[in-house]
Amino acid sequence: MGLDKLIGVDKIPFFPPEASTFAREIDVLYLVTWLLTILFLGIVVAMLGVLAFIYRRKSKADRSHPIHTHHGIELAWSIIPMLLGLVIFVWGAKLYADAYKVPDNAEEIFVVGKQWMWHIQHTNGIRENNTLTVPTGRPFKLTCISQDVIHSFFIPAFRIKRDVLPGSYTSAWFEATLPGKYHLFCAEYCGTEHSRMTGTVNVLTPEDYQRWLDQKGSKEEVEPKAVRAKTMEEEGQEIFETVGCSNCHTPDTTPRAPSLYAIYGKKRQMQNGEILTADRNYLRTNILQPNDKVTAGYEATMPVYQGNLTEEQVNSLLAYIKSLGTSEEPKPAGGEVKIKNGKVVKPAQAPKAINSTQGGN
Ligand SMILES: [Cu+2]
Repeated sequence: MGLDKLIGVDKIPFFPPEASTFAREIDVLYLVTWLLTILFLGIVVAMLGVLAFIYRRKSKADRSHPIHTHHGIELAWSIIPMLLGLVIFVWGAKLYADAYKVPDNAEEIFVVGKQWMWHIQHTNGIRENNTLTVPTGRPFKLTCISQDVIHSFFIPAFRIKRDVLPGSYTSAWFEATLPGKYHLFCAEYCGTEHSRMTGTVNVLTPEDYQRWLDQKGSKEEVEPKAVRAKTMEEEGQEIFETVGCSNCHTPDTTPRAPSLYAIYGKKRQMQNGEILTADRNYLRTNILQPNDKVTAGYEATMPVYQGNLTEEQVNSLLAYIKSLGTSEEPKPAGGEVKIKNGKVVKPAQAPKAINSTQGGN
């Protein structure tokens, strides 16, 4: 039951539906803040009215002993609101931390904002436009980036809103609780058609979601049809080979350029001595603008890919690069890379790491 029903205003769309795990808690905090505001406004207005009436001009009220200082009252009106303010602060900070700390088991979904639409990439290859389909009962992480200007990904029913920036990844997470169709908005003015940059979040039961994934859905709520091409990792591998990454960035081409096998999450030293972590933002920047930060020991010879790869392609490429190993698991999927007499020994088999539909990056 929504809070609106609880306080008897369910006929007025006072709150959006509560369709995610933290929606209720955020509503309760909002309601408490709102009630406290009304309470203090009421106290101030009532005191104002009563005192204005008692001490109105020509009243016979006793004015012989005006109070200049009353420590009790002054301490009360300082300490009580301060404590209430601190409670709201701690409570709000906890909810904020919960809403932005992505759980480790969250599955990843990629969001690309562009003037004026939302493009969604699922790791298994399904793509959606202005629609996000998810099941109930599972946490999802949204990794967002914009192709042009600042947008903001806003799902009121989930109580999540996250700025989507050009040139840098942001993330948010949610776990849907209530099947249904909900609004998806852009909450940052992003140009002429901003108000039409809207969409639908389809929350399905786990069974309907599986049917949707398998493309067997004939039920109305399983529409719209998803488009499944390759998984993101498969698409990424194709890009890795076709745009030329594989010419220089495999374990047997390290004299030319650093290997991208098992690079994800590793610390890297740059020419200027700076140590950077090879996370999503680092890898994306170094694919698109490789000559800004060059790895120590290498020359700035890589071509610039800015303008040649879309954000969706970069997402897939990063999914593939991530599948080649992480810092916790430094072995490339196809075999161990060994260094013998200063030279990298090629793995026994051609490294290939496409064995799952989930995982992403
Ligand atoms: Cu927008």
